[in-house]
Amino acid sequence: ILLNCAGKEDEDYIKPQLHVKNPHLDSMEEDILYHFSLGTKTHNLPEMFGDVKFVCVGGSGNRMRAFAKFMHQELGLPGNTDEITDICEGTDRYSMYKVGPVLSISHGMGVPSISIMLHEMIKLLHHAGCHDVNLFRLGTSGGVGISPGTVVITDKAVDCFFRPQFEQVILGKVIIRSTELDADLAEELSQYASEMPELPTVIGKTMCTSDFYEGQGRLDGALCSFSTEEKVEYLRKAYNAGVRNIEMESTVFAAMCHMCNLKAAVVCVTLLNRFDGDQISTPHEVLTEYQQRPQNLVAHFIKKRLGLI
Ligand code: R2B
Ligand code: URA
Repeated sequence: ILLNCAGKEDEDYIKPQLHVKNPHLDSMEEDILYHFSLGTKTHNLPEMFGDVKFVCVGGSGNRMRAFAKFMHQELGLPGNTDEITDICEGTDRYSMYKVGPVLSISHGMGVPSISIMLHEMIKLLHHAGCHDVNLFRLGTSGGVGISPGTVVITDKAVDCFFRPQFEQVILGKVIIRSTELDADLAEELSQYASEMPELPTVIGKTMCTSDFYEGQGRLDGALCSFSTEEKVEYLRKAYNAGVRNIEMESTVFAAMCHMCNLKAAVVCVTLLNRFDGDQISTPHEVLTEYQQRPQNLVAHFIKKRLGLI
């Protein structure tokens, strides 16, 4: 008897299969995951990663190492957390840590950076024969009309026109992909969040932009071609369209996971309310505590799934 996605016993349950959508992959003798410094000939990927069930990604390498150490404690795994080493130490592009069934990977800032990481991470899961994997992006973001420190669970990732789609230029043509996320996963996360009073959470749309400054309507970049009123009008429009936070990776994360049949969720804490300003002036200790919040929620989720709580 297998456990289904909800962790229940189910005889008829069919494991969700990861679909890499590339017919060329099978005919390749070797696949070098260049930015991870891993490969199918140099590493035994099924042995190293075959048991992965949860992949958590976030911008910074240090934050993802901290998350791995935190998960090590939360899962009550044996050994010292100082022994958790970067699997991608052969490259300084991304960092990767594995603790039990949890893989914690950094993706850098912005769509191109996370997209490269996702191609290689999804192929890694494929080569390792993983199935039934849940993916989470644990991030930071700017809040739209909500208090700093609020965690936003994304129901739809939208582009800067508030459309639930991701545009990729392929061979000179614009290809549009859906940014649908797993509704059950978001609902389950929201349910757990409601049991955690120290974790203010909302479900809302997340807008993904390709710039932190002008692209997010900031007045404090090196360039700014619009007025304060125009900024506020844009944020107001975003709010009315259901946008509750702004970050820089969610659309491609959602689109690639959706295409590959991976259940995915985006959980980002807001560092400021963009109606109140643009600069992130919150003290470091407060920001550190905020950044722990998505981690706490996802750790709770993982422990529930593993039957530890
Ligand atoms: C959130 O924070 C970063 C910009 O400061 C970016 O990676 C994002 O999505
Ligand atoms: N990350 C973003 O992309 N925007 C913010 O305002 C804060 C963090």
